[in-house]
Amino acid sequence: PRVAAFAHKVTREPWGLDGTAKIDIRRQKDLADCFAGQKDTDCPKGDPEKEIYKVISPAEQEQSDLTYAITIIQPGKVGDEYHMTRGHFHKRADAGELYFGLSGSGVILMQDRLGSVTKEDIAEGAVVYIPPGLAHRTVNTGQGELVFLAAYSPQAGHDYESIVRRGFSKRVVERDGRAELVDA
Ligand code: PAN
Ligand code: ZN
Repeated sequence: PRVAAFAHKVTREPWGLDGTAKIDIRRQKDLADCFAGQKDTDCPKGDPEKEIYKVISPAEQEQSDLTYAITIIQPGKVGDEYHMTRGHFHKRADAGELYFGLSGSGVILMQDRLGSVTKEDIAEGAVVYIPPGLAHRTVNTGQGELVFLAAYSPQAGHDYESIVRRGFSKRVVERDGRAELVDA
């Protein structure tokens, strides 16, 4: 075969990968342009250093057709908006993705190039397919960490700029103690 097989083990408490893994932490200050609320109600002063999520991926990215990453989104909100990922389109228009829910619960927002949004629930045991051409952002609406594994092509590429420019047209916020999808 052109590329070597690999087999890794996902560990819990804390979530991680055995062997050498790369960990990227996204803090509130890294996502300042994402959340509508500037004030953090979890933390009265607003804590720019607060971890919102982290992404754990294998250190060695093989030149393979498939790879994966594990995302752990901490529970909580910034203002009334639940913790979420930055969100992106794939640069390649033919690159979809599969998400496998490992723990917790939340929603995946998917947005097309015209700004039309649909959503799917994600929770432990869920398998969600994200079709090519849709931007995706994951939101933790649960009480605990939301953890999922994403399987995708390393050639997919991540386009964050389009989201920085236009944002998502829907937000997931807390209203009367419940998660609700509202216009951005
Ligand atoms: C996921 C995401 C991960 C973090 O692995 O990259 O959940 O979200 P952002 O990349 O938007 O910060 C994925 O969709 N990969 O393609
Ligand atoms: Zn993706």
